[in-house]
Amino acid sequence: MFCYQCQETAKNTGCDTRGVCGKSPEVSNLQDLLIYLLKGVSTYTEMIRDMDGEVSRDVDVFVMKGLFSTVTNVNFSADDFYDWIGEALEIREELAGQCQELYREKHGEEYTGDLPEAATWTPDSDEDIEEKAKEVGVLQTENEDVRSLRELLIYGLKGIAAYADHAYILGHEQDDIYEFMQHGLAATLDESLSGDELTNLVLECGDCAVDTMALLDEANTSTYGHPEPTEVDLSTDDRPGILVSGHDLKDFEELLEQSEGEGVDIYTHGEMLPAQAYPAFKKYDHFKGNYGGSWWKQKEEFEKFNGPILMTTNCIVPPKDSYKDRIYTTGVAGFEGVSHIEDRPEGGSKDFTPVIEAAKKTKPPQEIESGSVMTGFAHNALSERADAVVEAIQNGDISRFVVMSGCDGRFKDREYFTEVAKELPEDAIILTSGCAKFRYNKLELGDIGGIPRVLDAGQCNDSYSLVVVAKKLAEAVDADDINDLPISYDIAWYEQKAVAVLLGLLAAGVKDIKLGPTLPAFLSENVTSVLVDKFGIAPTSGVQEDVKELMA
Ligand code: FSO
Ligand code: SF4
Repeated sequence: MFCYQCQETAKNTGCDTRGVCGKSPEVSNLQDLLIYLLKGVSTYTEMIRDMDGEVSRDVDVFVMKGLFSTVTNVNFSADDFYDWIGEALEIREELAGQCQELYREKHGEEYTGDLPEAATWTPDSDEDIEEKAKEVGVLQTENEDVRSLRELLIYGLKGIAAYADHAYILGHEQDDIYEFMQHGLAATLDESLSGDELTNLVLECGDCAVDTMALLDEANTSTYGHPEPTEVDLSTDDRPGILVSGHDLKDFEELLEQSEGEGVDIYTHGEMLPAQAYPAFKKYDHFKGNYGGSWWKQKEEFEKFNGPILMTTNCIVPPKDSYKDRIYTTGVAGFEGVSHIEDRPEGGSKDFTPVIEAAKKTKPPQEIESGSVMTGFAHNALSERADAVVEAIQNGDISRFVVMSGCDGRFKDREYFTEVAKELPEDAIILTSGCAKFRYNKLELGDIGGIPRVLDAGQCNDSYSLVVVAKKLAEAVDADDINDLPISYDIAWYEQKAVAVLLGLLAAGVKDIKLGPTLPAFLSENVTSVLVDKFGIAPTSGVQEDVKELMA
């Protein structure tokens, strides 16, 4: 195995014996093979579209879910990957047939041109799959810079796929997003592409990420209403509870509906915290507060929660035996030996009965915190306060906004973000989204004229809100360029959704982003130089000097 897609990769170089995340070599290789086959599938969908043929929506969805399944901490089950690999082979064969047919119609003969191996390799057995899976990983691309650009593109696409999947589940889709995912995948097999062409694709990936986050924002807000600033309770009640983690709001809604009147309470964990701010969920009395911190603390917290835990997406940490039987995965998430809630039938709902019934037999959660946190400051809530914000900027009460969105992670060097939050002057406001907020959202940082100093826009995908806010602010203060605004960026990254968000910020024209706690291992020296020269990206460094620069 070789995997360097996340920030916690071994020695900031690559995991090559077992993932720091717990991913086994077998699963890592199978994920590589699935991505390889998705590239093969995409080769055909590109050819079909070039010949004005139609690609079925099932194929679009399969490619999207396949990409999503390989995001860090989503799925650790070899069986699931064998299934998806089998499906990918079948889909690829159908597409190959469709391609030949279209070609014959157009040219009156069979297509006999070259095809990449990913479009033709076919296994005879599971052993063939196992062997091939060892060959087709990241290191197959020898040139370090080409590899770096290809992987940067693939990781951006994985993030896009995750967001597009949430939007799809809520019935919101966009053809060009599906097409770009496949275009990008197929492009990584194209040996003729120059470095500049690949770089341009990476930037296009950023545009696509912004479009996808906008689509998801529309999907979420049109279904559940605009998030409202909400004070979220951190304490627990005395009834059994179900803890929901991950990002999928549809799962959350269905579980709330199905558990109403059942004598159990629902709590949010990690990236599900922002669900607390949606008007549609507030009507449920058994919807309680948030339990615990960000994803990496789950071993301790799930143990103490006592009740079932539903993982709707990432971030799963390999569970301890003591609570493994209380974990449920759903959607593309999976873990060997953990119960899985099956997909909803067409037009129907998922059936969360096993989770609800299991909850009834458990003890109430052990309280681990008290007090509250604020969330729900997405773009609509901020727009409603635009006048007050602009006034506070103009009269000098607010000197600067510091965007500290992104991820949290388990390593100690992320205390940097807590320290920065503490060190920022009292007239600075932190804009956040994603699980990075857990490094400072429980600090007493006060407010500026009633505006809290930590404004949480929501999940990582709600980073889109921050782009909207920057654009609106530019209009309000008549700035030509968003880089002329009093906004600085100190971004924490961990997995591939954060890569998509980062590329999205670059596409939106944001310069001088600080990125930490380390720069991605998959950026080669030359690719890093391009990002530094073109966008002024810099690694985070000392707290004091960074605060100085962020406030300059
Ligand atoms: Fe990831 Fe971060 Fe949002 Fe977390 S960006 S790691 S728990 O915020 O999930 O997808
Ligand atoms: Fe390592 Fe991260 Fe890949 Fe897991 S996802 S194997 S921790 S690089």
